[in-house]
Amino acid sequence: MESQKQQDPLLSQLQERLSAVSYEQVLQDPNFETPHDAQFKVIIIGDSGVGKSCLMQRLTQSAFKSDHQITIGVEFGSFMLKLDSRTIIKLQIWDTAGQEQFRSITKLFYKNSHAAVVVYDVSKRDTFEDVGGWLEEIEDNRDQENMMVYLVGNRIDLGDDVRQVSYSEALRLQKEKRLDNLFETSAKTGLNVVELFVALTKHLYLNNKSKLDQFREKDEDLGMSQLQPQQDKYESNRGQSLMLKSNPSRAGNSKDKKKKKGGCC
Ligand SMILES: Nc1nc2c(ncn2[C@@H]2O[C@H](COP(=O)(O)OP(=O)(O)OP(=O)(O)O)[C@@H](O)[C@H]2O)c(=O)[nH]1
Ligand SMILES: [Mg+2]
Repeated sequence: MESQKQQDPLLSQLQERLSAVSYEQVLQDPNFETPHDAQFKVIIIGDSGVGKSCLMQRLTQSAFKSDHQITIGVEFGSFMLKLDSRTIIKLQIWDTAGQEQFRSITKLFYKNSHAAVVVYDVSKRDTFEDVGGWLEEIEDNRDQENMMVYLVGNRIDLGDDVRQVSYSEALRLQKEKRLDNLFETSAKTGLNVVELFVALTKHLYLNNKSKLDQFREKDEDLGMSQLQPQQDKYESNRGQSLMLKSNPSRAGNSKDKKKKKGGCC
């Protein structure tokens, strides 16, 4: 099975755009309490057993479990990227159950999601064939107009002998369905896992940057100094497409004090 990566011009262009957004570091957020400036909700979907929970575990704990502990309903995780001293972007990630019996629960989590990561297993053709069904599920349940979709082929550590879905085939699907990006990953070795979520964070940031800038301008013009209560981490983002949060850790200078108040644009 051919796995040779073709250079796709559009994906290469996107890669260049994303590379232009530099970042200082990935931040750990074990208690989901680290202050941040903007938050995006991301949902991980795909057939049972493709490695959704392992991808999340690799991302948030740098670990891998070899047994399949079926996700019941949903599990929550977070990922934070510090772009610069005034911009920390957080992904609120919902790892959903792939099993059909939990579909009525997982459907609820598309609400307010800014992005979906649709995972298939490169060594199981049926999981790739089911991607179309997952995309329909997104269409039926999303409420954000510009919800982004990343296609992810996991388990590439298994090698070409067992591969049943080539990269070029996945690329065709990504183009045909106009999906925002395509990655091949291994939750087992960690290959491309952080890269995938860094790219997604930067992409969400770029697509919403003008709103973030507008919010900051308004904030400074109004000179607001009241700290609004932080939204609960599980609270929905009130139907807004971008959730901006206060950042109490950076109350040092007057400019930052103004930024403390948080709120939504
Ligand atoms: N070789 C290999 N195995 C993987 C990889 N990712 C996951 N697995 C294995 O695949 C199985 C299923 O992984 P999970 O992450 O639990 O699958 P899931 O998609 O969350 O499944 P549900 O929760 O039922 O929807 C486990 O036995 C993992 O060890 C990978 O990148 N490479
Ligand atoms: Mg799972």
